[in-house]
Amino acid sequence: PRRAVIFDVDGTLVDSERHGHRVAFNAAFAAAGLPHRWGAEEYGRLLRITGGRRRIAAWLEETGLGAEEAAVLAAGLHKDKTERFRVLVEQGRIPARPGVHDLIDRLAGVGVTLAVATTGSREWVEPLLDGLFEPGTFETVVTGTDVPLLKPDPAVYHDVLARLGLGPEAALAVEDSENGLRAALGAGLRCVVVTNDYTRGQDFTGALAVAQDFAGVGALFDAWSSVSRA
Ligand code: XBP
Ligand code: MG
Repeated sequence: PRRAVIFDVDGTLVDSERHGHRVAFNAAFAAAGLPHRWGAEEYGRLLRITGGRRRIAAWLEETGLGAEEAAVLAAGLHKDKTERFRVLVEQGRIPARPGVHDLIDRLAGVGVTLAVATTGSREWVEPLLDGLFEPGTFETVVTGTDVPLLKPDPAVYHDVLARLGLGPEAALAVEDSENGLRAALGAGLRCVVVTNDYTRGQDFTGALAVAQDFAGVGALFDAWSSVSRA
């Protein structure tokens, strides 16, 4: 039977937040004449809110702006941030996490279908995946641009499963964060969590396994893909 592994992007396939998205957000703030910059630690707290536009709006509201004004300002800032992040992507500045290429090659080598489920925007997700992986590596890619509700809502995973024509029992999700884990579990998927500096210490109750790096889940994926071929 066909089996699939569905990967999150930010924090999972790529180390994109601290030196990528955060830098692009701050550049957009500077270009708009806003004096505040998100520090590495403050950004870690704000990551609990998924989606760049929502993250900016929530922070503007924290600073005392009304919801409507915050939403309008956030939309403009996020548009600029997206373009700036896309440039970083095209400059090759957003690296794959160690072990990602090896895992993907091994899964593809044993016939596992690969897919992507992200909250990020299609404008930068596509060039990122095109730059890091062979054409056709992922059978389907669903982004935050494609779904009405972002993680922890399971919409993006429901969409991926529907496009693959698979039930949740036939797939594994790979995530780095509690929000991502909740989204995967909400769609009925089993989920492997590979943490990073920003997400270590979050609540991963319900995860199939939790490791700090991809080396720590290699054996699990080998076992899972050999069982699925039997
Ligand atoms: C990632 C996100 C994204 C990025 C920014 O969540 O929340 O918003 O931080 O990307 P996940 P955009 O890894 O759970 O998918 O600015 O394009 O939204
Ligand atoms: Mg993530």
